[in-house]
Amino acid sequence: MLGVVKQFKIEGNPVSCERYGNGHINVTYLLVCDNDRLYILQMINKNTFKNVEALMGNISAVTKFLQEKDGEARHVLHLVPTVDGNDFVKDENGEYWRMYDFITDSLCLDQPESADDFYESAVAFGKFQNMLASFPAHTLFETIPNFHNTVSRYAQLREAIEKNPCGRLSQVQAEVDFALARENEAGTICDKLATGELPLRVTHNDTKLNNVMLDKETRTALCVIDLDTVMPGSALYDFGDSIRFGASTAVEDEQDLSKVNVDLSLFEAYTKGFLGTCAESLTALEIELLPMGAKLMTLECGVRFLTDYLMGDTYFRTHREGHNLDRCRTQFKLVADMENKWAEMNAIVKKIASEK
Ligand code: ADP
Ligand code: GN1
Ligand code: MG
Repeated sequence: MLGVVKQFKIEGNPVSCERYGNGHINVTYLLVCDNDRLYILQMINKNTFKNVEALMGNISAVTKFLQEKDGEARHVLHLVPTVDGNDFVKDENGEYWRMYDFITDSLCLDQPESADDFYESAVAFGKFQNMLASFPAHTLFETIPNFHNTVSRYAQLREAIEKNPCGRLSQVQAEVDFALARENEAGTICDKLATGELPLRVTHNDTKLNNVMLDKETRTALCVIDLDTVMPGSALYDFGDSIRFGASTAVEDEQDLSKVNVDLSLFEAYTKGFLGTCAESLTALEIELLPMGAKLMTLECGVRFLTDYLMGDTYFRTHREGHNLDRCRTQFKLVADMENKWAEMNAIVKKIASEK
C-alpha cells in the first residue's frame, strides 16, 4: 500500500495505515504521518461503482463547488491530489484509490448519543442540499443508475427469489412476504417523480449518520462525507435515509428485534433540523410526504439487504453469517413500527412545518 500512498501529495512521512470506520462499501484506511497529519485513504469499490473515473469527476466538481461556498477547511471534504495532479490513483491490480484530508477533531457516530446530535446531522444534510440547489445537475454522472428507484429494487428482489442461487429462500419466507405485501406502495415516490409532482434535485442519497461529521467539542454539524452517490434524486430520499438509520433505537444490525423501534423524539429532532435548514426550498407535497420518505427508504433498504442475502452477500460488506438478513430484519421491524406510529409521524411533520 505504501506504493499507492507515495503517489499522493502528502505532508510528512507515513507511520501507519490501518483499516478505519464502519462503511459497508469502500475499504477505508486512516493514514498517520510522522508530523501528526492524518489522511483518509480509500480503495473505491469498483463492483459497486462501474465508472470510478466519472464518479471521481462528480466528487471533484461537487467538492470544488462547495469549497467556493464555504471556505472553512473542516466544512467540506478535500481531495488530496496525486503527484501527477490527478484526483485518484489506479494501481497495478486495476484498483482505484483516493485520499482525503482527515476531518480533525470530529465525531462520526453510528447512533446519536442525544436528540441534539441527530438534530445537528439534519442541519448538515439540510444545508448540504441547499448549497447544491444551484449545482448544474445535468453535469453529474449517475454513479449507480436507479439507486433509489424502489420499483427496480423490488424487481431485483423478485429476480433473487426466482434464482435463489444459494438456496436461502426457505429461511426468509416471512421477510419475502413482508416485502411483497408492500410492493404497491413502494412505487409512491418513483411515480410522483415520473409525473413531475415531485421535483428532481441534487441529493446526497446516502444520508446515514455515519456519513456526517460533528465537531468533537461543540457537537455541532461540521461536514457531510461519502459523496459517491451525490446525483439527481428526491429530497425525500435524503430525509428518509437519515430517519431509517438514525431514528432507530438500535443499530442497523441489531439481532434482538425487541430493541428496534422508531424513536419519535429523534424523528422530531431530525425533522426540525431538516425543515429549519431547507423548508423554503421544499414544495408542500415534499413536506407532506416526509414520513413516506422515511418509510420507503427503510423498506427499500430492507429489500436491498434481503436481495443481497439471497444472492450470497455480494454487495454489502458482511462481518458474520446472516449479517444481511439481520440488517433486513431491523429495517422491516422499523417499517412495521412506523406503520403503527404513522399518525404521530405525520402530526409531527405538520406541526413543525406550520411553525416555519
Ligand atoms: P463507505 O462508502 O464505505 O461508507 P465512507 O466515505 O463513508 O465510506 O468512509 C467510511 C468511514 O470513514 C466514515 O464513516 C468515517 O468514519 C470515516 N471517514 C471518511 N472520510 C473521512 C474524513 N475525511 N475524515 C474523517 N473520517 C472520515
Ligand atoms: C451503504 O456506503 P455506506 O456504508 O455509507 C449503501 C447505502 C445503504 C447503507 C446501509 C453506495 O452505505 O445505500 O443505505 O450502506 N451505499 C451504497 O447501511 O450502496
Ligand atoms: Mg459511508
